[in-house]
Amino acid sequence: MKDIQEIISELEVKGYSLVENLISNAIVKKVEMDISKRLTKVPFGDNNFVGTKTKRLYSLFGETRSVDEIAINEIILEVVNEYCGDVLLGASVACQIHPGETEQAFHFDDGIYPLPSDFRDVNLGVIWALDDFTVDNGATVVIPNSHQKRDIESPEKSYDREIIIMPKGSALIYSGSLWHAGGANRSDSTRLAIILQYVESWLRPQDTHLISVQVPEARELDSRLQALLGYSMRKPFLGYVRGDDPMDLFREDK
Ligand SMILES: O=C(O)CCC(=O)C(=O)O
Repeated sequence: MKDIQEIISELEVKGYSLVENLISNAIVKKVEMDISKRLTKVPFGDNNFVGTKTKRLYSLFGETRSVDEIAINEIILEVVNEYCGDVLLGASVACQIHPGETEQAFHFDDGIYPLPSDFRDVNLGVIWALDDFTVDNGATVVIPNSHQKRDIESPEKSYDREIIIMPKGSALIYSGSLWHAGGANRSDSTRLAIILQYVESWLRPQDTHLISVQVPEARELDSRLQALLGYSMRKPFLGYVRGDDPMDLFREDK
């Protein structure tokens, strides 16, 4: 097993580090069974970025307790704290790529924040393989050394790419500015991953209004105040709940 310094050094040099077999098959099986069952009730994505042959289960910690253990995996937390300092969980999503899915557009996770192009990484992502990732079943594709190059266009056209082949139970840890994409699934089975992002903890309002003014009370408020308290999204990706605009919470029951 790689040690923490080796992982950090790979993150700094090439933007990602693969840690194979980080969790046991028993944990993989438990999480895989739980998430796969939930995904049977989830529709496919409705645009090319999330994938029209891909299913996603968002806001995992509001859905299930099966992922808790991997979110606080000791090695991952040590790496994340060393690389980013104090963090919060950013996105938490299960991503099941089905046969026939095409390659996703290359992107980097820090792209959701309007940061200067040379700003340090503020996110560290972890893609946990719950199936073996193979060349043709939708394994994540990365552009090595493409981190902290936020302003390059279409890096996949000018840089080498690498398909991350890994056995289930492994974790791909990657910099928030690393260009990557979900792969094309040319196999006849699905590929399941849990993606957890850890974000520097200063990226939040000073006051946690969503706890001091919870949904039943917020429901009665002016919609402009609901939005200011955080029941709102900065489109396209910041602030969703279960993948949707939190304002839908109020629209549905009005
Ligand atoms: O599923 C993957 O391999 C990566 C997906 C991804 O990067 C995303 O949806 O933002």
